[in-house]
Amino acid sequence: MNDPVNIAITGAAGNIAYSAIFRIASGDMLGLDQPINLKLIDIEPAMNSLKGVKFELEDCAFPLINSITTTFDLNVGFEECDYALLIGAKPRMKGMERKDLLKDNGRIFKPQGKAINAVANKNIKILVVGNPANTNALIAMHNAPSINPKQFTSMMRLDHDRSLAQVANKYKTSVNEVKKVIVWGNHSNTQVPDLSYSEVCGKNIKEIINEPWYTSDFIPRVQNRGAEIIEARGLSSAASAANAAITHMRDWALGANDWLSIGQISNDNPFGISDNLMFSFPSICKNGSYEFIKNINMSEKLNDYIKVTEQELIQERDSVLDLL
Ligand code: NAX
Repeated sequence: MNDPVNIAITGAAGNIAYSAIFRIASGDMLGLDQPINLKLIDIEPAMNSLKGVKFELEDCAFPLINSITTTFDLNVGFEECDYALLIGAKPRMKGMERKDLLKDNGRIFKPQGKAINAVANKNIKILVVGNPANTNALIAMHNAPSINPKQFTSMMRLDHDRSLAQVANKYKTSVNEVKKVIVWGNHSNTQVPDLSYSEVCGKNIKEIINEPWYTSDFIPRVQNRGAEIIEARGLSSAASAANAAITHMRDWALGANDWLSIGQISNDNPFGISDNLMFSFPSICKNGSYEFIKNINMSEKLNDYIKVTEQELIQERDSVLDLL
């Protein structure tokens, strides 16, 4: 057994966290030889409900759980943290504009960044899930100057996995046979799922991007999958989002063979995207870190789409400059 690690989860009384916490506690994120101190963070009014989550965790008698802390104090929650899943955010209310959501949720991520800066371990791995995830991650990152910006990521794994599933459906095969999928840009409906380098059953499928299916079915389906889930379920994605968060962290910590889409700081990217954005790029995870996939080009055909998602992220960033 390894020494215990500290994992902080915000929005811990919410839906996604409820699907994530029990799987993390059972070893799905860091393996069966990694004991865990769970630090569950939510706002003060949610403390009672969070206590119920803690009771249920205790009742599972998970062998890997070393301790469980519930708190609304960020300095307690992030103290000596090795991993942080920043899930908590306010939902978009009726009549609210995207820019209002940006401001409101930005105000959540500024103090979180400051607390991480002050009390977390310097090699902490951070994943932002709460929307607008990319710009929230940028805000947290800017408020934590003592942490390497590469330690902040935003969740694009759900979009990546949705793309894998759609391609597997199209080719009537398993997702195991689908490789080298990319999702560029923002976790919003401007994101760009890209199959230019993808392989199915070991064979390149780049011609697919010239077929009508690609632009009129695949891209909008992936971009709008969240809305499709809400329409069908009456609730937003929770278990699939939790799964994406767990596998994002697992692959980052333990490594993975296939290409992944990771929202990350755009500085020094080889693809010509502006600096200082939290942008999703094709990446490979190894030895506890991730790097850009080298020697690939953005497809000419997709360039216009990618400019749109880049522009959206620039606008999001520029609307929260006071929080950076
Ligand atoms: P819920 O509304 O069920 O839960 C949110 C929780 O966050 C609540 O318990 C709330 O009290 C808590 N919270 C609010 N402010 C907080 C603060 N300052 N500190 C700590 N906790 C706080 O939402 P849920 O369905 O769990 O979704 C959480 C977030 O994930 C939302 O912003 C949602 O839009 C986002 N998503 C992101 C996805 C991605 O791929 N990046 C996909 C799924 C999801 O839509």
